[in-house]
Amino acid sequence: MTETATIANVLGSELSLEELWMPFTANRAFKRAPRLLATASGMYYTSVDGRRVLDGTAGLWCVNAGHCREPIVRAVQEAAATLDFAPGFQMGHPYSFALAERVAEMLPGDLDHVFFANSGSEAVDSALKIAMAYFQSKGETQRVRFVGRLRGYHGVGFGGISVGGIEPNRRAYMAQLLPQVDHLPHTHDISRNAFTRGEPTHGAELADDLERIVRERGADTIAAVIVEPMAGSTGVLIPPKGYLKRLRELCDKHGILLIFDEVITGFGRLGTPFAADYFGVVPDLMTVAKGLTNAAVPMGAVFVRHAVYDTVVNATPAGIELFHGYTYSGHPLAAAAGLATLEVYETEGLFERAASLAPYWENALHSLRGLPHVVDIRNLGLVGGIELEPRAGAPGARGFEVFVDCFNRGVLARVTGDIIALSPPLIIEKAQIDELVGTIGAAIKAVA
Ligand code: PXG
Repeated sequence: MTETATIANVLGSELSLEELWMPFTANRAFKRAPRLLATASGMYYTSVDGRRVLDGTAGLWCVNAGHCREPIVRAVQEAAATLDFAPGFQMGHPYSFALAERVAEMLPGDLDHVFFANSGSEAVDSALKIAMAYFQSKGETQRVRFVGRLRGYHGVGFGGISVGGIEPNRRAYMAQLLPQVDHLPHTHDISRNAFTRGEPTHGAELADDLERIVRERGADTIAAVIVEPMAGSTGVLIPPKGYLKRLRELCDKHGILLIFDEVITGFGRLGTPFAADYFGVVPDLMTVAKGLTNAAVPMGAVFVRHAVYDTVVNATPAGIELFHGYTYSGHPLAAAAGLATLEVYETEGLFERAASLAPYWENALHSLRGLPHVVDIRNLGLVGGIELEPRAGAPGARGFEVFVDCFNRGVLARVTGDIIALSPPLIIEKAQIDELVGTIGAAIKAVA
């Protein structure tokens, strides 16, 4: 029996696509022409019609160790058969403590405490609440404002959308977003930085806009600045040289907490454990998800500096210190997946592997320069962005057609508007980089 036949049996021969309301998807168009994945292994998916699809996006930036890795599968199976669930409020279990201890060893600076959530969105909401709790504990109760950045993505909770800077995501909910939020300008500037390899030269000064916000609002009203060190979802926006250091200095100057949202950059994507390591800038709080468990079981987390944890916990004489948590915070299956994932990253040296492949990756991507409509190519670690000129009157159409054409040719890419975003599993081989980039080039030419 072929793999395809097996999955057809599981799903039944008459699969209805109607009932499922798909997330961030053009439901009607998808259901007319569906793209269904049935199985996954290593660098490849298999579609329900039995075609092999090279994964150029690590799922959605999350399967950093490659698909269905045996040690992770086994760890999840064992946990499912050992401790399916245990309450996490006023109770505990070894898996979550073990993962917190293990992951804390990897963290830069004095980040050393871990709060578990189940997704990046939950991690972001948790981090914003922890920032508020910190200043309440210090008696600076007026410090409640948040500063995000245009073209930032921090998930879809009301907190995350409020600090995020993606217009369509905000529009429908605008009337009920968090009221005390400001945004820094984004750092994407093709006019000055097109086709830069690695960090762009121009734009560090854009961090200084925080001074404007401080002047307008008063530093003593601002709790935290939240940014993605490298913005992923809005099209691979790589921070200008010196930008993040400048932001750190300004936050320190004004007593503002700096939150790095490392949901995408965490766990080796840039060839270091975290973007904080890559850029040599340590935030006060860090949000992660995705690569924490290799996406085998959903999990998110907030990493917290020692002093932040101590301040909040010590400010409460007795009883519960932080009124926040999820039924599934530190779920045994997720924690088991996380432990096994970190073990795979370490034993296989996957972060170092990403770093050593990065120059090859960079050259391969930049070989697409000169193809029709390619207006920028950018890269960092094992991330790539290829920006296409939008078709007149139809923004996003060209990008989407390239995405569909790639899928039909056996490559999974990701598009956001007219930007192709690439982030393969860190186990990718050079020949697979060639296949990925070659297929994207062919699709760009074919779509025109
Ligand atoms: N922060 C960042 C920086 C993210 O990239 C989230 C928070 C939210 O995580 P959850 O787990 O709640 O989805 C994200 C999610 C894409 C894409 O194609 C990116 C994300 C999710 C789905 C698609 O770029 N990032």
